[in-house]
Parts: sequence; C-alpha cells; structure tokens
Amino acid sequence: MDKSEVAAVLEEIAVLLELHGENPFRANSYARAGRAIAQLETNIEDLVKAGTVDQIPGIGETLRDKITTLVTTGKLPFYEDLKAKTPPGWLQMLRLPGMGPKKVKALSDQLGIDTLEKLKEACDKGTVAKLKGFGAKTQTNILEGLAFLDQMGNRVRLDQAMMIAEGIVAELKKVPGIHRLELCGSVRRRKETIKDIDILVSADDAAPIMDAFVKLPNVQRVVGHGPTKSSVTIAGIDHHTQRVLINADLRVVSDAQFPFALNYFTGSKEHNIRLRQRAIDYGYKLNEYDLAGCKKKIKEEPDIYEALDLEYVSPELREDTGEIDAAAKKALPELLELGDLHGVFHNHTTWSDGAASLEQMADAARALGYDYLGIADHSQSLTVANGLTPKRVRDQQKEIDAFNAKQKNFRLFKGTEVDILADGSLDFDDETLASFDYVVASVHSFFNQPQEEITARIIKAINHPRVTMLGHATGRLLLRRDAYKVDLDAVMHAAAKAGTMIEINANPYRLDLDWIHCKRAKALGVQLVINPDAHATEELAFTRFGVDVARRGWLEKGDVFNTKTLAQVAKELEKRRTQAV
Ligand code: DGT
Ligand code: CA
Ligand code: ZN
Repeated sequence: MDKSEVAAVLEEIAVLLELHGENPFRANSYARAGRAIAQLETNIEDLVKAGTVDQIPGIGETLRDKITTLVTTGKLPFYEDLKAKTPPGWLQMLRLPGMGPKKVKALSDQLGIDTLEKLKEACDKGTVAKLKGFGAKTQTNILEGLAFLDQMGNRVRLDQAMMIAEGIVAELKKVPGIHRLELCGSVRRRKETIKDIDILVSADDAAPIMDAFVKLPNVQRVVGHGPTKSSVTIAGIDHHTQRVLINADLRVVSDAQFPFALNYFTGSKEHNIRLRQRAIDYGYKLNEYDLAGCKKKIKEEPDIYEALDLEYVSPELREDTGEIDAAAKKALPELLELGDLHGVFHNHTTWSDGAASLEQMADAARALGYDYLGIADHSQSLTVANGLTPKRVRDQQKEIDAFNAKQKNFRLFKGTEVDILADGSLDFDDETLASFDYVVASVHSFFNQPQEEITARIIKAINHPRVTMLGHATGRLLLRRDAYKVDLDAVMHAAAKAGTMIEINANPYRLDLDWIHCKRAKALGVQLVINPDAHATEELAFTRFGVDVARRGWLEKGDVFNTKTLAQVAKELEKRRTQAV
C-alpha cells in the first residue's frame, strides 16, 4: 500500500468520524495525518518497517498502530467497521455543493434522511428549510444539486478514470496469453467525464484472462463473470487522495475480430451508426466482429476506414460532428499533439496559492521539455488565494528577472491571473498591468450574475488592451457546478475582434472551454491557448487533458498559441505590449 492510498483512507476516516458525530478534534487528527503522509518524501512502507511512523508530525501511538496495520495487512478493521455502519446515502449527500458532514448529520438525526430520495422528498415538502442552520436558500441549493447529480449519474472525471484504467492495463499486461489489449469507449475518445471503463483484449483462451480480471487488486465487487465478458466495480485514489469507484468491463475476442470490436466498443454510438451506414452503402455489413462482404484484408482498425475510402478518424473525433464526411473528403484536421507545445502560461506559485516556488515550477517545466513557463499568480482581491498587491507584484518580477538572468534557452514570463471584478474592470491599475509580459483575466466571484451582466462583464475585460487571454471561460466544475450563464458565442466574437486569446483550461476538474466550442472558436478566428492552471509541479501534467479537449475540438497546431517557440512567443507578447500603449 503506498502513501497516497494510506492518506486517502485516513482522510476518509476523518469524514466518516464526523458523519458519526465524533469529536471534531479526533476526526481532524486523521485528516491532518493523511495530509502529512501524502506529502512525505519517503516511502511509508519503509517507515513502518523501521517503526518510525510516529516521528511524522501529528502522528501519535494510536495512529501509528492503525497505519502499521493498514500498511502491513492492506486492511484496517476500524475503517472497515466505520464504512459498514455508514449508510451509502450519507456519502452521496456529501457530493452536493455546500454539504459537509455536519449538515448530513443534522439531516439524518433530525429528519431521518439517509438517502438522496428522502432528501429530495423533504426538500419538496419544505421541511429542510425549517431546520436550524439550513433555510430556504440552502434548500434551493440542495434541490439544484440533486438535479445536477441526477443528470450526471455516477460519472467520474477523465483523470480519475484514466488513472484507474492505466492501472488495470498494467496489471492485465502481466497475464500470459494476451495478443492485443486496448482501452475503448469514452476513455479512448478522451471524453471529459466517464461512466465506465471499456477494455478489449484478443486471446485464444479467454478463461484465464477473465479470472485474472475479476481478481485484480482494488476490485470491490464482481458484477458479472462470463466466458468472454466480465464486469467489476473497482476503486482507486486520485491525485487529490479522493477515493473513486467506477465500473470496468473487459471483453475478450479472437485476434481476427479485434479491429472490429475495437472500433465498435470505442464508439461513440452515433459514430458507429454513421460508419455502419457507410458500410451498407458499399454493400457490406459492419458489426463488432466483421466487415462482411469486404474482400480487403483487415488486420488493424485503420484498415476498416481505408476499406470504406475514409481517412483514419482519431478516436477523439468520433462524436458524429461531421468527421465521416470530412474523412471521405480527406479533409480531417491534422490534430494537435502534446509534443507540439513549448510552454504554458497560467500557473501559480507560493507567491499566491500554489504549492511550489518559482524555481521549482521552472525546474518542473524544463523537465517536461518546455522552453518557457508563464507565472500567473492571483491578483489582490482574491485574498483567500493570497492574491498579490502591486508591491508584491514588483517583488515577484524582480525575482523573475534575476532568475531569467541565469537562464539559457529557457525563460519565465511575467504574467498575472487578474480578477475580472463584478463590473468588468480589472483588479490592478493600468500601470501594474503594463508591467507584465502578458495578462490572463479570469472571473472568480459573482458567478450568479444574470446572462447579460456576466457576458458584458467578460467582454469588457476581453476588450481591455492589456488582457492577453481569457482564463477559464465558463467557470464550470465538472460534475459539481454548472458554467456561469455567459453567452459564449458573444464572448468568442468579442475575443476574435479584440485579438484576445481564449484559454482551454486543462485542469481536469474544469476543462473549459468545452471541446464542443473549440471548432466554433476556430471558425470565428479566435486564437486558443492551453493552460494547466497548475498549483503544484505535478499539475503541469494536466496539460495533456487540455490537448485532449483541443483534439476533440478538431484543433491543429496553428490554432494554439503555445505551440510557438520561445522566440516567437517573446516577440508576439512584446508586440502586443507595445501596441497596447
Ligand atoms: P460512457 O457513458 O462514458 O461509458 O461512454 P461510452 O462511449 O464508453 O459508452 P458505453 O460504455 O455505454 O459503450 C461503449 C461503446 O460501445 C460505445 O461508445 C459504443 C458502443 N455501443 C454501446 N451501445 C451501443 C449501441 O446500442 N449501438 C452501437 N452502435 N454502439 C453501441
Ligand atoms: Ca464506457
Ligand atoms: Zn488560476
């Protein structure tokens, strides 16, 4: 068991204890221990072996013993018991915005609510609003949250699904007898949220592979165990040490069937229907095993497209938004690739709410092969994120200048993520704004403004001559919070006219701009830029999810600003700065 798994268990224990009304101090000691362990530089197993777990700050004897049991046996009876006596509905309620363990406990104690259905009923009757500490506004928020959950079902974010899927693939690869193995479904298409993981394998004998699959570590429940198809519910821990549960389906086919099955189970369903129609037009019949009637040899998935006189369609494009027509005309885009990027612009450091220093972020960027990194810490109004005052901006810029003076072939750009205030003005005076190499402007407050107001507010910022790019354009939090009511088309028109870029926020919790809007942005002539919004060195790796969005949105290298080299970017930013005077 590694430290992130241990940390996740401890943090979950903290939540469970609170739900059961335990002393908050005791609950908090688990949460704190979890965080301390997540940040350890050493291996937790080594500490357990050496018996030095209690030397971690905040960990006493009791915690030491529990951690030791957990690491050595992979199980902790105390935790298992807590989970067993917790109604699943309590945990589901926690997913509602604004709902913490205390509120869940109050609902359970005072109204006997332990499922989402009962919660909905009580809200409809108006009894929740009457509870102490709730009120009408909270009740409305709960109802909105319930509607949202209902719509999202049990989907998880792409990063969470990918991490579990990659883990399964690594384990399955050890099983003898597998010829080919691929992830399919929405994971292969890189959709931003995932219902279940689809895996396809070709082998002569399916039975041993089925057996290995249902016995994978972290399998919580075997949903089905058949001769060529099995389903499990599997658990994982994401990079914020959140526990994730998702279903995974494995199918085994013969090697000859593999390309057809891969194509079928990759989807989307709508793409499949179009492709099948095209096969019919050619006098063939396409299904998950065969392209009946076609005499060409089909060994790999691209051969299917070739047999139908189509360019190969990358999985990200298979959403029935015109890809088959474009493939027939050999007019598919040459999709952007992660390796095309030379740097990223929207990143935070310890100067505001980031976890790493300027230098650490720069080192991490260089390690990823980047030639430049933009530092865009928060502006003064965002006090919760330790936003920078103009004085601190000047200090930071001195540090960046000093850093750059020592560099060869790498540069930190001086940026800011300036707040767009409620009226559309910016959170810095013009002189401060003029001191940056570039400016990212973002909404971080007053999300609930009506459409005209928030649209005018964002457009005002876009038209400010110092604003280089619009940060997270819609403010959504995937599976948690809807976008603000902004008129995105009006925003994109304004951005095209003003020459202001729009960011594809690669943070997998956000992923705005949505891929569905990328094509439109491109058609209007908006320059896009992919930013991880990194608050830690590891989060620079979020960029890959932004590339996925761009690919799903048909974007090519030339559509994305940070495919430019250091020299090109430096020149362009300088030009924009001088023109803004
Ligand atoms: P999700 O909801 O994130 O799991 O999305 P998918 O696309 O992975 O959907 P899923 O898991 O229900 O099915 C996997 C693939 O199987 C889907 O992308 C296309 C194929 N498929 C499933 N049902 C049908 C169907 O009724 N007709 C066709 N043509 N294909 C289907
Ligand atoms: Ca799926
Ligand atoms: Zn940010």
